[in-house]
Amino acid sequence: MPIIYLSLGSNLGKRDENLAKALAELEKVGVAIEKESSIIETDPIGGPPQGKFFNMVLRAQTDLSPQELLQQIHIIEKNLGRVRSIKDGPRTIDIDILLYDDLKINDEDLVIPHPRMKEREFVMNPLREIEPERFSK
Ligand code: PH2
Ligand code: MG
Ligand code: MG
Repeated sequence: MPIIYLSLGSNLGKRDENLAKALAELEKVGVAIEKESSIIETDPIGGPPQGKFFNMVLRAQTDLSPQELLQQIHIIEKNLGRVRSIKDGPRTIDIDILLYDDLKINDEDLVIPHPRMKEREFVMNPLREIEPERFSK
């Protein structure tokens, strides 16, 4: 099965509950989580002034295709109360696909590897925690 890495963030509502619910919903749609990072609190990068985030990453296996995975993620984000208004504004949950096996995808709505992952400490630090060999500096 393909191995994927996802990044999760929340800075609205009960942030720890939002992350926990997202993990449970991902499992339900066929994302078999293998490793979870710790949850870290991070200052918001970009966007309007907003509260601090809880961020984490996970490694999982899935038989969903990249586009199927993206669709399921959008459904989960919507069910968890995500409203898309301001770009990079506060959100109950954001789930981003970082890597999908060794695939490179450049669709209009989906770019993998995630184009900004390497410049984001809130992504790279948790990745290093769960996969020090692969993602160390
Ligand atoms: N997500 C963003 C923009 N800025 N900053 C932090 N700390 N954590 C995030 O998850 C985050 C962000 C866009 O998705
Ligand atoms: Mg994001
Ligand atoms: Mg996103």
